[in-house]
Amino acid sequence: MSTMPTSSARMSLNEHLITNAKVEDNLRHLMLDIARAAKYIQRAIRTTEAGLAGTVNQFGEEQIKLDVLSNECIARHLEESRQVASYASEEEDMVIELNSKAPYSVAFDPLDGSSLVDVNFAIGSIFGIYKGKEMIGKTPREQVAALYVIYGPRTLLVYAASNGTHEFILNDVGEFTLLRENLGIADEAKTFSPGNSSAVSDNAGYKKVLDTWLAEKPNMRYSGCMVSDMHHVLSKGQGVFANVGGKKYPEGKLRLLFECGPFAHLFAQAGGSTSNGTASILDVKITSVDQRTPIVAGSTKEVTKVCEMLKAS
Ligand code: P6P
Repeated sequence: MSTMPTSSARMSLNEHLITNAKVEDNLRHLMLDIARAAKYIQRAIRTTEAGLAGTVNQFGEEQIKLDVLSNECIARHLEESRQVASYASEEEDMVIELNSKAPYSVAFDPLDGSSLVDVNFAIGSIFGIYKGKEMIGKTPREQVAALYVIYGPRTLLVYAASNGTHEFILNDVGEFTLLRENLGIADEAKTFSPGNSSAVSDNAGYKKVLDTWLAEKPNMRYSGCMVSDMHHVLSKGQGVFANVGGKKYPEGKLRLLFECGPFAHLFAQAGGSTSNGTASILDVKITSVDQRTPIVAGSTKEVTKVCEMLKAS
């Protein structure tokens, strides 16, 4: 059960990292630098026009100016932290090496859902942090921390190290202060979030899943931004999100390293589950930066049920 501290006594992110997460100072400094970058991105979203940058990313997807700006902003803060040996960004073609002696490597999606900025939907940044220089060859279970920032009516930062998943709000003096500690995800789901819904036309198992959800579950909540839709599960304490394969995206749309891996850590720390249909996302080996994976995530009993339906078809 998450607990709401009184507004005047809200703990800072820095204090929480020291007293609750007890992370080592290098990791704490890195996470605080990531949080600093998010403040600039939050402001850019409000002040930069949402036009195209005239470039494409490694996946051939057109970049909007905010994609490029967010990527550059985070890269600058990672470099300034002096804690990063290498980083992988969804907006870069390859892993970028910084200082091979630095303690951590970082995978990030600088602005997930950026194509929705013109409709003013909430969008977000996703980060996974690993010890050492290499991420390829590891599994998401080896992350030492994961976090995301959601830029909506409020700017929220949610992180997990090894002691629960915790939510912070950006206040009016630019400080992330504790909003809710120990977010939890119940085993049963009332809400469903069906990503890559076009896959139902050529994935019989997924069609069965969606038909079952529509027949049995009271609420569908889907925005098209993974950060927002996954935050809905964490914030409401229940729900199930899916983005699985079809003809156009055989492995689903989402990337293991930048998107599914960090959320696998955050959800596990909140008592939830994530699966690629047959195994926990936490245990899927990272073989390349652009690797996609199917994902079913959220309330454990629902994740299990959905994976059984996907396998049965
Ligand atoms: P679909 C946004 O472009 C994104 O990468 C994720 O944030 C989101 O969950 C997914 O794609 C949406 O995919 O096919 O449901 O629109």
